[in-house]
Amino acid sequence: MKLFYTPGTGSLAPHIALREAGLDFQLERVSLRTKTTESGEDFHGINPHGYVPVLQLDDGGHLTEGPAILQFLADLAPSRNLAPANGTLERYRLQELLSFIATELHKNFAVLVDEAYPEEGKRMAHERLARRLRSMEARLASQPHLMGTDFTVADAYLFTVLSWCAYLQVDLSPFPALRSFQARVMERPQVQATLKAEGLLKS
Ligand SMILES: N[C@@H](CCC(=O)N[C@@H](CS)C(=O)NCC(=O)O)C(=O)O
Repeated sequence: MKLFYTPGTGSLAPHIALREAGLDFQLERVSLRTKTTESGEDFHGINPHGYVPVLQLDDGGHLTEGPAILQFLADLAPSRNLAPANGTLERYRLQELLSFIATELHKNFAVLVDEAYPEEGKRMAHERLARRLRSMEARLASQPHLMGTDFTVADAYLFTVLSWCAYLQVDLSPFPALRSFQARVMERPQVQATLKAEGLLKS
């Protein structure tokens, strides 16, 4: 398997999942500016949408969309408990969380980095994020991870989008549980390894 990634972006979540799952994988960096991979391939040939993450499978096929990739990886290593078993209500709870993070959090952060958006649109995205983060805060005030005791791929994804707050002036001071969640996840050895591999943390 190979993960096409760009440091610090949404591909951080599947990169964490690959390491937490203990899977063998390769990495190939993508320039989102030039839409080329580090081996010189046209990234549009790999994902016509031009965005990361993309997981190249062992048969050469490509899987796109973060929530699908995260669940695929979790299911390859069931003993790591990165996702509840398929077909259970708990699995749908996980999907509920992944959809929420993708559409209600990730896509509002995307507005903040998009230079084409007018200031008013960015102000509204800030407000929406502050409202949406409240439900994550409430959940994490009473349990260490989004699904309860186990660290799952939803935590990898939430950790990833929260890491953008510092750069995008999203104020986490009203959210103490989110800040301790960030610190807790940051301490995980596989998260440290991921951040180092992406050059986001000094060795
Ligand atoms: N729907 C996609 C969105 C992925 C996404 O927004 N990726 C961003 C990085 S966080 C990207 O590559 N943006 C570059 C672009 O859209 O040109 C998913 O859930 O995986």
